[in-house]
Amino acid sequence: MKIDVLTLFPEMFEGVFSASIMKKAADKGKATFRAVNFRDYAEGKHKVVDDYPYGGGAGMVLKPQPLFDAVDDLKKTAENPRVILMCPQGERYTQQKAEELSKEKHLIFLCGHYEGYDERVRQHLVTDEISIGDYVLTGGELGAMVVADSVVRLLPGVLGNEDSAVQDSFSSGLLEHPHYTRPADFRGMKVPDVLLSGNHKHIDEWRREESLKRTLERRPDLLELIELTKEEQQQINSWKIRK
Ligand code: JEW
Repeated sequence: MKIDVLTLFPEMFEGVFSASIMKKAADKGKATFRAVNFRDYAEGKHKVVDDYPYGGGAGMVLKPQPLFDAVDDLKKTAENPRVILMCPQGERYTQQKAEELSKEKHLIFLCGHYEGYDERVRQHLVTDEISIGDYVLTGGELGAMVVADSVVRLLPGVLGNEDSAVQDSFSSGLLEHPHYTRPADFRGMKVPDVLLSGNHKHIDEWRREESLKRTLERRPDLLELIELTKEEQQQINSWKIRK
């Protein structure tokens, strides 16, 4: 997968692209990363990328020309990229969207600053508008890092264990059960006996129950979205009543 980012602050991506799983993906040839300053595509001596809003008002708007020219240029090196606009008005980002994007060959992220983008960028350049949550960032860069990170770890061969990405939280639709490692007793805080029992049927049942409990406690909205057995539904109802 080729991942290009158009930004006025390419240096923000240096650390993220050169550490941990992103670095591993690049080293293994599973992904390439590039952060491009779209100011390089601005016209004129002063390379202006923003301008006053038509109709007046506070703040500046990103001009369409540098972004259109930059995307045109990046498209020369690949066919049919997803052109993703990071913005607070976008579709809320989810694991399902990460899985959808992980099937693409080429992603181009547009990261703005100031008050946002000329509407023609949305209408004629962009294929997807994504928000990473209901809070206001100063620009799209942190969002693009979040989306790129979550997509790259889903690429086949990027994580050591081919199916660990599929097993984890949100793929099951539940929050994860608690995890423990050695020692079995740390400063008097003990690992649950069932995990030391070696009985894998009991361990699986305990983990499923802990996942259900934690999801009911912290994210009851998620329980509406998944299929539960009759027994699990009854168990949940009894926890709700006891509270
Ligand atoms: C986000 C990109 C670019 C995404 C999420 N747009 C806008 C805007 C901004 C401030 C005030 C009003 C509008 C800042 N801004 C961005 C914000 C993405 C840009 C400029 C963003 N939150 N914030 N999920």
